[in-house]
Amino acid sequence: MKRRNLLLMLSAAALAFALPAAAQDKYQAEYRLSTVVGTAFPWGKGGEIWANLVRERTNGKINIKMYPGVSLVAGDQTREFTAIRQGVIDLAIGSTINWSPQIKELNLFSLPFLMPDYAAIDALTQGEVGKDIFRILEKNGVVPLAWGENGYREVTNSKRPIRSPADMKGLKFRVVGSPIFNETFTAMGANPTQMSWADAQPALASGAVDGQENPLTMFNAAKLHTVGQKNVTLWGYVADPLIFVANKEVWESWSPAERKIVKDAAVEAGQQIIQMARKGLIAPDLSTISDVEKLGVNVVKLSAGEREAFVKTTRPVYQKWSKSIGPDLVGKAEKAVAARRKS
Ligand code: X2X
Repeated sequence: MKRRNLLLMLSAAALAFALPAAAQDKYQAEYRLSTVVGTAFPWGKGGEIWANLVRERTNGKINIKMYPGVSLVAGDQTREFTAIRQGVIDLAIGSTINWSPQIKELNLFSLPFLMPDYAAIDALTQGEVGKDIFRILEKNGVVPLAWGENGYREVTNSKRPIRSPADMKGLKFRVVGSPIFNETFTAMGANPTQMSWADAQPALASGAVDGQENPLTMFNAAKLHTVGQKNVTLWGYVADPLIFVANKEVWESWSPAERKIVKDAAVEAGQQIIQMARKGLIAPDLSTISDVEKLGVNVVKLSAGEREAFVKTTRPVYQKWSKSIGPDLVGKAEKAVAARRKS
């Protein structure tokens, strides 16, 4: 054997001996948790709750640090899912919308008017459909842990009150990162432009776009009335759940007891996010809506008939996207919604 080969073999053996020692030091100095928004929002608050619970219960061994603003992917929320898979992100609480470019089934929650009320969201996320979605995420290489909620995405704009699809005509809207939103807004005669949340606020401020859609908790915390958003219509067309996930390798580096701590804490934090996201939006407590009105914003509440006009206009988009999401999954979701316990 040549001397060079012998040296190579020896150094390979040395490496093999060295590895178990390195593996013992299994904890990273920090585990990077990605979210779109920070602690002023239920979403970011939930991230903080999760991190604190895990730090306490693992005596500081699993040290989660939150990176809001999807800063680990330079603010491009549509790249978050890929970055989790690749290990650039260790943990995330992500919106189904932002991961739907990679996981087409997540567009389910963006089908216009699939979920008429909170009981319908729960029927999906807490039932068989939720399990199916988790299995799909697992197949795509991440470890799903718990559900949270961003909320019902209400349409806002600077120009006029919206009561009918005709009122949408010609208005420029910032939409989120799945093409289903472009198609939904186009079906209503509006001009949608896809952009990140980071770009949305300056675009609203400069008047480059007239409107956007987001939950009222986002509207309030981001003070969207200060960027010209004087009209809100409560149309409840889609709601985006949040999903807590872990990168697979990171997950597997933890003991079963540690995994249980991380998962249980995710479930607790998720329940708290859902509570915060719904606060003041369910009768008799409608304080979040009156808070928006107190800002001088005109809040339009649609009658059943007015809402139906939006349902009709967007129906072709619903039908087209049902095919790409998967007719079986959509059918299952429709059945679960129809069978929900109405509160
Ligand atoms: O970009 C948005 O509108 C936001 C913050 O709601 C999401 O990340 C889906």
